Amino acid sequence: MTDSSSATWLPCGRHRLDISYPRVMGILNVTPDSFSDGGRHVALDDALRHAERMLAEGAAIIDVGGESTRPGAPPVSTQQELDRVAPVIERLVCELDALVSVDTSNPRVIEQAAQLGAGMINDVRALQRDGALEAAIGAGLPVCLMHMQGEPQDMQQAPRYDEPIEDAVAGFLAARVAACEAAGLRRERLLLDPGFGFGKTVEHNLRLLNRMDRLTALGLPLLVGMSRKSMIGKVLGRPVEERLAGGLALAAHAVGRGARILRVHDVGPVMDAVNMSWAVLREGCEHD
Ligand code: 7PJ
Repeated sequence: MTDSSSATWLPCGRHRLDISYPRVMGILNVTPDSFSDGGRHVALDDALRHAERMLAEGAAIIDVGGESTRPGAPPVSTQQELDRVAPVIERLVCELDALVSVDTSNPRVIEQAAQLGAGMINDVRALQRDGALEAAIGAGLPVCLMHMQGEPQDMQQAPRYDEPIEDAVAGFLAARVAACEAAGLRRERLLLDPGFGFGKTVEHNLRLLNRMDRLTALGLPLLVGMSRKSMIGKVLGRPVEERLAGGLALAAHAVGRGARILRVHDVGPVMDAVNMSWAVLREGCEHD
């Protein structure tokens, strides 16, 4: 297993996460309208059971989200978002001792989640909302900065870029890292995410995956989320409930291209794909 001499620890509140090898983040949507699980995990007990299963299957992180960011989704109020995520975070932390990430752009949700014991912030808007950067600094937690062009309401309306997509994404993320560092958020606390599906055509997504070296060159750990997304549906002609095999291929590919955290729905199967891909990269089955 892991040799502590080669471990790369990310301090996540009460937890620390070794990202010297690829880790899996299990998705726990607590929105009534999440597109791929139809809001089945809205009930608190259901959410807990689902998280417990993902942890048993090998998830290192549980990502709790209360704002649907699927294309066209309506905005959510702060109170609504808090009502959805706070009880889940509290129980995941207290009952399962889970490393919880909160998928939010809202400064009040960031603050509250940190107080409840969350260990990571996952912001699809890369801390651009008013007060979000300050809230993240106050939380003292690692932050995943994601690239999105536009807002969920309109981001998939004929997205286009004036330069190669990998340059646009790398430029945006580098600028956000600089803004975070200038505000006092330490670089060691940052992760980057190309934001597959967020204001991108299927061709943009495929090219971004192929050119992930442009992002690894920024020198920060990469998180990717492609699980069940429409890029799989478009390439394979599959509805959302038939995208597992396509997702496994993408997960293996992402590991080969340097991703260190994979945000997914199907933790067990993805663990196998990730560990197999990593074994090829390392020419062995040790993590270190
Ligand atoms: C992502 C996310 C992603 C990060 C969602 C879905 C849509 N956070 N939140 N990266 N996607 N960091 O799960 O299909 O790709 S919500």
